[in-house]
Amino acid sequence: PTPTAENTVPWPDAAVARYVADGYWAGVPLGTLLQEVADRMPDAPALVDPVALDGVGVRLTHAELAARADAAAVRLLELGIAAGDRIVVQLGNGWEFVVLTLACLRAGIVPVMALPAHRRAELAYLARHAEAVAIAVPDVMRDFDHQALGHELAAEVRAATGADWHVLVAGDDIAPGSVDLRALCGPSQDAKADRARLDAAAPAPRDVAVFLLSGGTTGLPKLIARTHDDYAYNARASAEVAAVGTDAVYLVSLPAGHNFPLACPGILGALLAGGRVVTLPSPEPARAFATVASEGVTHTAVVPAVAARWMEYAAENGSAALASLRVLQVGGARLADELAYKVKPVLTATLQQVFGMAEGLLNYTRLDDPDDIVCTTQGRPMCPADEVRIVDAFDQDVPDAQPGMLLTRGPYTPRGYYKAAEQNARAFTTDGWYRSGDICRRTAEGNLIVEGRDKDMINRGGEKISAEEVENLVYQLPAVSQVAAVAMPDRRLGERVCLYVVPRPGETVTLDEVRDLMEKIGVARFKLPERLVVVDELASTKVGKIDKKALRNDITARLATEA
Ligand code: J2J
Repeated sequence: PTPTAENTVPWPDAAVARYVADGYWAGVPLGTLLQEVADRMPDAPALVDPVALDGVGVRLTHAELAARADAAAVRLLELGIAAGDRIVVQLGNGWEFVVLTLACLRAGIVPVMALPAHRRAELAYLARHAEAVAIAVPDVMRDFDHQALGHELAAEVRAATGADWHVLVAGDDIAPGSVDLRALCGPSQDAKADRARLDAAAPAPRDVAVFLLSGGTTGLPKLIARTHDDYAYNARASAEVAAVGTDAVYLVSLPAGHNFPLACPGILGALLAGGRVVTLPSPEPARAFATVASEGVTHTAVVPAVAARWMEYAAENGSAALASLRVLQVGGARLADELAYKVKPVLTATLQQVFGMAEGLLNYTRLDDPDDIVCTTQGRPMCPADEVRIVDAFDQDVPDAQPGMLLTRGPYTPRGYYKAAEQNARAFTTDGWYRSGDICRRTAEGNLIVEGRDKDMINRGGEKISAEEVENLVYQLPAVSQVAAVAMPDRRLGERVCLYVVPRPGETVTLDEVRDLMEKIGVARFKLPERLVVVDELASTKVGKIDKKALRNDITARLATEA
């Protein structure tokens, strides 16, 4: 396999020197940092999965979790998976996700953070692009047979490359040829020996720790290589701004492979702070509220659509269950100001808005900010070394308080995507600024307000959908002459995918046909269009591109007349 380093864009030496000198990069790999926490507070609770093992639950202390991570790391190495190799991780939220992720970090194996919603198309692409040697999946989740798909992919890779390929399965139903992930993540036989072996071969702090998926504006998702140094800073500094310390109980109910619940501060930040992580498979309010109450959850992260559901639930059932909840982080999509003002009165927790991106830069409102800042802005950069510019179409800085496109660089914002020279030329400036595609305004106090975006992406309740990816799939229908995927406003989710289609002469195209095709190809359900408008032609801009703004206005107007 190709060494990951050759395909990543390094920070320039001068920036590295600064990040090291200023203490942002600690020079210690994530797995070692987590071991140190376990040494300091071995008996403190670290991980609670209350629904595992048919509701019996799994509870591990920091020492137990660290020992399991080491044992799993050694077992991965014994399978023939080596430091630097990649594993596509597609697990539901549960203890196995946490143990496997920590095992990878200890061994220098790089997890590729897929989502449970991904299907054949995404998983095959990720496996290929990352040149993975294994996939970790549940047996069956929400009626989908992940194990069977894992074996199909494995067979394809073996046929194409002759390589050994592993299907690691978390579940009760382990098929022949699968590796039992629960056994792999089981207690250690010889914790001391495991630890000595891993300590002796710890990854370098500048090595890639995890691959995150980009929010998606291109035909295929891009991989973001986060290093031990940068991701450890990301998690630890986030824990600080969210006041996650040893007494924190962090609930993860968003898909754990997302940057937000993984490291902002998320699972990694809570563990590094010596706190406790509680996993739930979904943010469904009845179970989430009950879990907050039974586990004494102090912190959690949700997207605006979930915050709204929780508020509706609290309006009917009261918020007594949330008594222990101190901080509710909301991010991933724009939280409407009106909703933001209701968080504290309805859910009793302090709101922290988070405007982040898997590419790096994190903005947080601070816990002691006045209500008006917390409820009307998306916060400010986490790190003093974060550089932010708001620019016009010519990359010239706009005056403060004017909207413009956000560019950023910093100690936890990599300078390019993995193995993507062509996209990097567009997504990064020549001097290394990441073009977020977000249109923001900076207030006098330095807080950012997200006003819109200049990227061809649909944000469906926090799940990002590339318009181009959807369009490429729809073009596989022979009856389609032209297609455009655009965001259609939605009260619950913020946006959904709407298709504008010009059929070939004499042909018809229906929403059902498009959805059936996409399901047959196998893509995440959240990407399926939810409305289709047939038109004779698509308006184009002066430079001859499809005028998506006009289409967004059109669908907005149509919805308004229907309402
Ligand atoms: C408006 N748009 C937002 C917000 C993200 C923490 C929180 C979120 C993400 C995330 C993340 C927004 N208001 N509060 O990684 O660590 C949109 C922007 C941004 C894109 C990034 C984290 N918070 N967004 O959402 O990589 O358009 O990361 O550029 O999935 O989500 O998407 P993603």
